[in-house]
Amino acid sequence: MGAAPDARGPSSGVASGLREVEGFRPPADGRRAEAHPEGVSLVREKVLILGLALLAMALVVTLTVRPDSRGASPSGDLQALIQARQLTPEHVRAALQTYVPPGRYDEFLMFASGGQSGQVLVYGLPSMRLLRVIGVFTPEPWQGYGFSRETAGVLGTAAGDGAGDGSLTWGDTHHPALSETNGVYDGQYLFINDKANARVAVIDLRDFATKQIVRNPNAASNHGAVVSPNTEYVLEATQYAAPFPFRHEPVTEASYNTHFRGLATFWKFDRARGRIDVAGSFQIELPPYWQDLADFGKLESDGWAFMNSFNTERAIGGTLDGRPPIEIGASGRDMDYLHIIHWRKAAALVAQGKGRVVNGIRVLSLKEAVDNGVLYFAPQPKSPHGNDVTPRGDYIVVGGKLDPNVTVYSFRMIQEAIRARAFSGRDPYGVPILAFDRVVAAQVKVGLGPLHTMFDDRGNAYTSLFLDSAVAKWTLGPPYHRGSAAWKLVDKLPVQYNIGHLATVAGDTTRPGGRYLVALNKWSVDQYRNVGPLFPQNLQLVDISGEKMVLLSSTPVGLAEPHLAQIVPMDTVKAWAVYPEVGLNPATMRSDPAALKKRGEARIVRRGKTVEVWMAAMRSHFTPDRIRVRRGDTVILHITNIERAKDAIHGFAIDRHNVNLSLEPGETETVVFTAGQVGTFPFYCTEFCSALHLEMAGYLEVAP
Ligand code: CUK
Ligand code: CUA
Repeated sequence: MGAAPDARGPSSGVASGLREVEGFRPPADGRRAEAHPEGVSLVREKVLILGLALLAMALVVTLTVRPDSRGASPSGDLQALIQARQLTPEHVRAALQTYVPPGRYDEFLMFASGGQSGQVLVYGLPSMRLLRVIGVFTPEPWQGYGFSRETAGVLGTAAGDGAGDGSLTWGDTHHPALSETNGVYDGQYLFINDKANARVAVIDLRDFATKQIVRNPNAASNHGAVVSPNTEYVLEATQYAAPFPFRHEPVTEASYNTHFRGLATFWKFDRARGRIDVAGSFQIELPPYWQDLADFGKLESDGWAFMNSFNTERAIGGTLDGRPPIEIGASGRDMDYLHIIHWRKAAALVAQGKGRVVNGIRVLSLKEAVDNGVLYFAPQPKSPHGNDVTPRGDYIVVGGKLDPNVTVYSFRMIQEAIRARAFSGRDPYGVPILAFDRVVAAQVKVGLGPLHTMFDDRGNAYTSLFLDSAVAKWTLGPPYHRGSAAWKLVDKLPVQYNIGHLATVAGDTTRPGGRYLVALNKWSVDQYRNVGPLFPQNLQLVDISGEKMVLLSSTPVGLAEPHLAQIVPMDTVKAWAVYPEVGLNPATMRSDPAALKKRGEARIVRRGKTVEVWMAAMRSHFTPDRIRVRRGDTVILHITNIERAKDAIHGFAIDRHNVNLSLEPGETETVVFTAGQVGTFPFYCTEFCSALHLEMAGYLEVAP
């Protein structure tokens, strides 16, 4: 590989990381030294030897940095600093590449799933600064998400059986998907799945707020949300097969094979409304394998979708009964099935009234799917996981966790095999299986534990290697690269450690951007000072603009486990700085009939046992600031932040009431509660919005 040992070091899996950490803490950049005390002096020596290189580096810096106001050259200072911090030239270069001075903006936005936190994390690149956390499946107090009538509705309506019992207060977010126009991110919407509860959320990127959560009525869990090239549909695959339609059935082989099913759910997205249209959505019944990641075809393969599966063994566990655990049972066969779905044909069949409506959504049966040429399988090696379509839509790259190769399927070959009916058999449910050698264009040996793949603008693919703890860079075949330059491993970069997904700039679109890659690592082991036994995840930024990948920075995530991320140029997303009009209701993105346009419209009206308050918030008072009700009254508060200044945000909290809102300039929110406790309760603004912010308060009297 010819990698500089300084910059790379040997491949460093978790096991070796653990071994080395005993008695010696390696340098923070993950470089490896010997696991004994001399290791430390070796590093020191190396630093001294690098002195000359540092001098040269400092000289370069001096030439480009203007002398400070006192006219002194900074070179001496800088050099001392570099030495004091024991930085190598690689460190200095990486620091200069990623440093964003105060007041300047990052070039890219990264939307990462927030894993078990049920949120979305928004980072700036290359600084890797966390810019926003978006509450999605979990109440989020700072944003007041889940406390107002509307946001509680977004969260609550999807709980339980959809009856709005509000019992679900978390989600397991895995796969964010930016909306696309012609296969390119358009920066309008973000979708994300909740694996644990089979839900998909819609986030509007005008205000970075969650607008809708739909719960799959027929599935128990899901894996992923991906969008079609024009965001007509959001595809959600089930993860764990469950009785279909959802109910109780015993977990025995006979019952499993008969009653359990997987589903491919195509949620229809109504872009004008910015909402998923459940009535226009449809599902395709699938065999009870564990479907996994899906990707839409594009350009050449537009109209098709591809989906992994594992556990085609249909293992059901039974560890207490002396049966093998699922992990063993599910790894028995050499091949699982790539699902090849002609979704455009399925949509046409559904439009003709084919299928039957199950719990409010039209489902195309397995038989209908097979009979109409909607569903085909192709064998895929050993515990497949990643499933990624190349920028031109011409290949599908599959990573098998237990196979050192990525397997590349050609869409053209798939179509020829379908036309020639080149089947190697059918699965137990009658789905035709395309012959492996008729559809596979290449297998590229990339290393151990290949998972996910993304692409750059130069015909390269980047695959995460979970077991190797590395990123493999390899070349695609024709038309991207030809002859001996095609299908070749060209570089490998160790990461710390056990990478899951990776993301490149627009790396899953028809127009990838190159430049940066982020490795989303599962283990951090020795990368940070441990803060208790729950270790942070580790995001690592990699420069992929050259031949060799270069590690630039590490960012701990002390919040949850991000899985996938999407990286988009900053100016693709056109977010509002203030709501465009005073009185806008973010739930509807329309003018709220209960909004105030000016402070003079504030009032309190009692109707029977209901007290309705129209309140204005502005620096630094609420109008009205005294509310008198009686115990048992229903209190409806409509609060409008009538400010027009950027960042003039007011919070609203009533002591002892679990009432907590964030009102951004122009926003109107409504909160409804029953005055259940007698008392005189202060309410106040929770944002330090002005010098007299503490005075932004009032009283709620609840009389007996
Ligand atoms: S999965 Cu997490 S590393 Cu849910 Cu996308 Cu592969
Ligand atoms: Cu408004 Cu503090």
